[in-house]
Amino acid sequence: MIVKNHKPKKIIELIMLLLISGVVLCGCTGSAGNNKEGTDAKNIKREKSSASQPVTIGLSQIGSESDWRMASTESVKAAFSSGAGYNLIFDDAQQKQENQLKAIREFIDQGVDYIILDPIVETGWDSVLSEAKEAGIPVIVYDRRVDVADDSLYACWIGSDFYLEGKRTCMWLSDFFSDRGIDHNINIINIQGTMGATAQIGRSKAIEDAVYHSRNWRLLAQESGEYTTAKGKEVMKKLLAKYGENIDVVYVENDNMAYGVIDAIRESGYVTGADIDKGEILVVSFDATHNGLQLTLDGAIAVDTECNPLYGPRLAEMVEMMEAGEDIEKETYIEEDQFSAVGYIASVNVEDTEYPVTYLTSKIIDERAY
Ligand code: GYE
Repeated sequence: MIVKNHKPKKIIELIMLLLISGVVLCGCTGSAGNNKEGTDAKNIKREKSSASQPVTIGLSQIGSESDWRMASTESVKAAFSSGAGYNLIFDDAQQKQENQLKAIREFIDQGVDYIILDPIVETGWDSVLSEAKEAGIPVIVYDRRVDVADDSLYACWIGSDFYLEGKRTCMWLSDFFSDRGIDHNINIINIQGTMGATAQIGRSKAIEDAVYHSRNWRLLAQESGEYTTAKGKEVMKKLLAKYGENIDVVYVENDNMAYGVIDAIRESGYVTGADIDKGEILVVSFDATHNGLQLTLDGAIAVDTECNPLYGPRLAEMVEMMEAGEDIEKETYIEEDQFSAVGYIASVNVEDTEYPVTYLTSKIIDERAY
């Protein structure tokens, strides 16, 4: 196990052994590969995998606030099964960063081989990740990002381009309004995710930028619904009471909050839909979960921009590559789709790249994995 790796004597013995056998050391690109701890960790890994012991993974999950999160948990649990040669220690932090910090420290004490982290917010990870580095344990970050002063504190990151997701959504709205010849002021409410989470930062920034650069879009309010249906509904009820029929668009930063927002709109006597000139409230959302897409097919969500939660196989592949001493990218973005059943917008253009918009059918929903 990697923890045994702290002892300088063992490290020297091991390095000697590997040098003698002529093994070329290489590792996670731009990661801890250039520092002593990172390299030591790799030496040990090679030896361990050859002994075909299970690889121990300590995985710190944020919680279970949304359908997206639950699909993500299922995916990582399936990929790191004992049948696949893993010993997964899974920790659910119940939406608290302090629980994630505690879990990581426990993983270090337990001497896991890899720590995998989906960080609830971006900041506050420097100390704990330094401790993992000192213990020679590679940290793989996924979905949301960590904002640390020294990026050798984590081996690599894989996740979505949340700002791009937001830009695609805003561009879809802008194309949709042009197609319909809608030129008057557009009043927007932004229901945000957990403040400080990468997904929130990127998606909020996209709508803020779009409003800033637009002639007639107005942001009436921005408030966090914490990614949950209940909070999304509560916040939307309050905003409906305040802004009522002035609201044209609700830009909601995930599907679960969209379920709550749609309930709130209906319970307050308003109608969801794309016909804003007939007083309908147009809702846009992110994730493209099963229920989110069903609401999109029904027209309650005008466009749902995908955020793929199925990280299990991708993370397992990264671990396998690291086990084999192969180079992996420091940062990997995953590709995502966008779905709508209103209008006939086939693609949106963001910074000179054309992104397709999938016209949603029930067949597409049925065939999806989550
Ligand atoms: O959009 C939301 C979840 O970090 C991308 O977190 C993830 C977000 C996702 O709870 O549903």
